[in-house]
Amino acid sequence: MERRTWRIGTSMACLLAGSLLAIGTMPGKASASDGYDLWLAPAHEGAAVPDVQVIGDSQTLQLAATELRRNLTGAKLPVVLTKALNPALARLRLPTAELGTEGYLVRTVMIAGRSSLLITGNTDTGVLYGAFAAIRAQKTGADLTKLDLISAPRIKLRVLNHWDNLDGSVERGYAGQSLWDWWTLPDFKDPRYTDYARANASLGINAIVLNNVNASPLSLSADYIAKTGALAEVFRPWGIKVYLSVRFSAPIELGGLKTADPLDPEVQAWWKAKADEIYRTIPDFGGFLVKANSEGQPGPRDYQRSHADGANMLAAAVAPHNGIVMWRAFVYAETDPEDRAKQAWSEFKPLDGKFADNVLVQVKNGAIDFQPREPFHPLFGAMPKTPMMLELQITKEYLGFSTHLAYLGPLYTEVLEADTRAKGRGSTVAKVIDGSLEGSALTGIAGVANVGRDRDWSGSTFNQANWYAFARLAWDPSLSATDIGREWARQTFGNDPHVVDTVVSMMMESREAVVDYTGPLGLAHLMATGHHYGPGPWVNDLARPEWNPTYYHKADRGGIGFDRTRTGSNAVAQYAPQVARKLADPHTTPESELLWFHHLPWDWKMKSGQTLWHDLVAHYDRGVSTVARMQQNWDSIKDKVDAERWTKTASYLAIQHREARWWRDASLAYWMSVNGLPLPAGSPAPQHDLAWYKAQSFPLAPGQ
Ligand code: GCV
Repeated sequence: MERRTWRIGTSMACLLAGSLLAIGTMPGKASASDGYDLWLAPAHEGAAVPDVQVIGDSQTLQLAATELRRNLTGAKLPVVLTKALNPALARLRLPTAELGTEGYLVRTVMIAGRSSLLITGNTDTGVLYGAFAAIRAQKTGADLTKLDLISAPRIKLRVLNHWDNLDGSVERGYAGQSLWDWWTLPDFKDPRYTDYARANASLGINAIVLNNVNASPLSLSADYIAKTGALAEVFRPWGIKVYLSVRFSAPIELGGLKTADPLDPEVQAWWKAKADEIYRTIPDFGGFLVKANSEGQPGPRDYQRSHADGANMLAAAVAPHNGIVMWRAFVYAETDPEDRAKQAWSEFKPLDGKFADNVLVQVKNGAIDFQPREPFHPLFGAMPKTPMMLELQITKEYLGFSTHLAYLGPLYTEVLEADTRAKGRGSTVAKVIDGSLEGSALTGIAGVANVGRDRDWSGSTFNQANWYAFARLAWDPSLSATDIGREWARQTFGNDPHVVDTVVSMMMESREAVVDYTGPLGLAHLMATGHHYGPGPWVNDLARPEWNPTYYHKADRGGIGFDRTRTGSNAVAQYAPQVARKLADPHTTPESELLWFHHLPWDWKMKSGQTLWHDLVAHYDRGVSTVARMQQNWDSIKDKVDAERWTKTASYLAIQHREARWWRDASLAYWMSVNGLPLPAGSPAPQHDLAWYKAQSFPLAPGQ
């Protein structure tokens, strides 16, 4: 086997001052790390570099080879990278049909009389994904000589949505400024763009929407198209296409037209010309993402046209270039007195079958807005003739920003596994979005990115796990949150079983802890105004009714919860009959969603035998104590984790513990002011009175 010293590439060279020079030597302790390397920390310098042979000459194959040389250690056999159509592989009768356009096969075979690790796929990108899969397998403990991996993504479009603004700020971003330095683009391509593309490619992300859905029309100007083109060039060899969010009224603001009416021929011509202009610079441009008639954004409803009219106009503009439109169903209007949770279904369900073939309707996991727990969105399964994308939030707008440890794998799998019953049992959300339920050819999943210019990309080590989990589930929505967590922990902290077990146990209880201390039993949207930081269940003075937490919990002396049954808004009727029946009855509604669907008296008897009030308090208490346990667990591996990441995480857990108590105390102080009930014995009184909690103000909270 050839032995070489690993040489760092240009893009990594600039990082030397950070992670790579800081490789630790302490036995049994994970190498010092500032988190820049994510789950891709390179093999230690001096480790044997594998003999990697590339058959083919694409840049993508070369990148795959570089990754293997950089990351594989102790490979006892040569590695061969080639596309599956290579005639030399014909006699191996590989199941290439299973691989589709992005899948890979990694297997030990005889090539030219030598036992070799073959990494192949039908496309260069498939081979690249195979290389990363081999690295992942080795880093998580597999023996390279025994590898036999075949995998193809179940979802075609695996998208990150950046809510990045052109001024460098990031809406709901808690990891620093935007990665994109629009000012120096297109001339300067920050090496970090390459590192970002590489991290995404390592997990199979193949689409990036660069800008905020609250879009500026400027992103469609000639200058910004050139800037977008420069990013597309960086991403292309990594198998990633760029997309843009567009502002529906851009023909007016940018084009000087008098209207943005989608049925106006001049407007249609404007969009067509704009699409042609983009494709001249970026021939593989992916298409558009649109937020229309939602939270003040313009849209087709401004002209009494439907969402389908709007989406189809844009779809027609990009169709000649094989582009697509992702049209969001996150709509609700201040003029509409209907329960906010019902509005998207009411607006979109009648449009089923009316969208052009290259349109996907993008639906958030729940009907309100990325709350720590929401029942699955009733639109899933309700539009069989429309390709439907799932939109998840990776950034933690409602789950403690960057500081709270909340592993979102369980949130994502909860929605993917939810059974819509649209076509009988097993009609899961995963099957709706991977196209298998209705046979849709166009499939997609999007995650609102949690990256920024922070050195560790996501604001904390554990936030990286959410990016990781989203991408792994986008590739295969049937993976388990625990397995993904374990895989991530091994690549991030090493294979010490005690460390891995401890980290995974912290991760797996973390999201439920946030639910417990912010909104247990189906309560939601109880946060303070604007920045969404901290509790504000008392807020009831905002201009739009559905912006007020009191709208969602409806607590009064008699009880708490939103009646979404026939006696209330009847939102339950938007689900398939079997689901609706279950949710219509508080006795059969899962208790985790109880107050989302029912307004119940404080003394309602829970399955535990306790009253609703006592159970509610127990959840708040459990949330706080779970965070305390997470702190103890983290303390127990102090000598096994590098000081830099250990210290930052410990500080963040301390913040989380303090804020969990704050959420609990403020919420309980408020509920008690409403119901007049005492706390159960043993449950500590809030540290302050309600007035104190109400007086807290955070004008500089990040992410707005
Ligand atoms: C991009 C929520 C967030 C907004 C976000 C919106 C959306 O309302 O608070 O910041 O806007 O969702 O998804 O469009």
